Amino acid sequence: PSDPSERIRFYDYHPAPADVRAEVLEGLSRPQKRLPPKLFYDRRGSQLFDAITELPEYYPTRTEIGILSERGAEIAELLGRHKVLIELGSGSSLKIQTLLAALQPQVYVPVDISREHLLASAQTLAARFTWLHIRAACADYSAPFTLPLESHWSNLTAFFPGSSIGNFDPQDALRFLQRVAQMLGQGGRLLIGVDLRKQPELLHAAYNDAQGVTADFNLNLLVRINRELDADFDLDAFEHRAFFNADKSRVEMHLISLRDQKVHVGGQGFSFARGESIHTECSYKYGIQDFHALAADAGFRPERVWTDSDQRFSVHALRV
Ligand code: AVI
Repeated sequence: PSDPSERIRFYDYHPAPADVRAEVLEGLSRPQKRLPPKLFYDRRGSQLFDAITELPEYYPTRTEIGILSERGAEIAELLGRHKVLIELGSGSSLKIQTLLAALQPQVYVPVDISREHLLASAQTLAARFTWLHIRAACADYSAPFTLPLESHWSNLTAFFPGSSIGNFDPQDALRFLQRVAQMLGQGGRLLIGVDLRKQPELLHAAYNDAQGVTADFNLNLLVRINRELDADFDLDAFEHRAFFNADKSRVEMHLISLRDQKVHVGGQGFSFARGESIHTECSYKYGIQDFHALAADAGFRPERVWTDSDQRFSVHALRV
């Protein structure tokens, strides 16, 4: 049908909303205080993240898009005329548009926790790609769920861009990849974007941009907690810090308390010493061999990898 909305089916798996209060109180009660990075992405946080992807220092997004558009034909040749393209955590429509144009699948299955984003992007894509059928799944892809697929569909391809895998701890990354392998089944493929390990100076710049957008993104966590949990974080009494931890091969983001202080959150008090930090994010950086080893542990066979000419970012094709 030419009517875009007739080519869209919506499947709601009712993902459990995050228990923000419980997660925040638990995280702030630890000896090394921490907050879950998924809390970054409220409305303002999502806008700030979009702004980050356009910063001159933040190379990952534009480098990945460059690889996908320059290598689109090669990627399509390797993947073949697959029927079904699944996207885990859809949202960045730019990347998927490049891939849909190159692969021309019959069915696109975006999976996202946000109903709003899912429906808006399904409408846009159905209008632009007049041959495309969309089965949009509202689900939390970090927890087990069943995709809205027909049992006779085979050779599934999933797409997981943006180096989102880098925000999982290695154990969680392994478990996640194992679940994706199981979900895809024999012969299935995963196309995954992974930020590469590189000189600390470049990483430092990417997470400490001159305009301070990343700092605002980090501090917005406290704005959100003040609003949602009736907390009294003084935004002038915390500062953004990000650095590359070479031992763990990850960029860490923290919020540093600038003085001794007590903060109230959801009816509980938390003391901060001057210089004490709240750890808010890890962003793991993988060498190609390291990532191949992780993928193999999860049950994938590394099939092909594409990088940019400066070796900043990698896009892997993995096969079950
Ligand atoms: C979403 N994720 C892959 C980003 C990253 O680079 O780890 C989030 C981000 N944090 C700071 N800047 C961007």
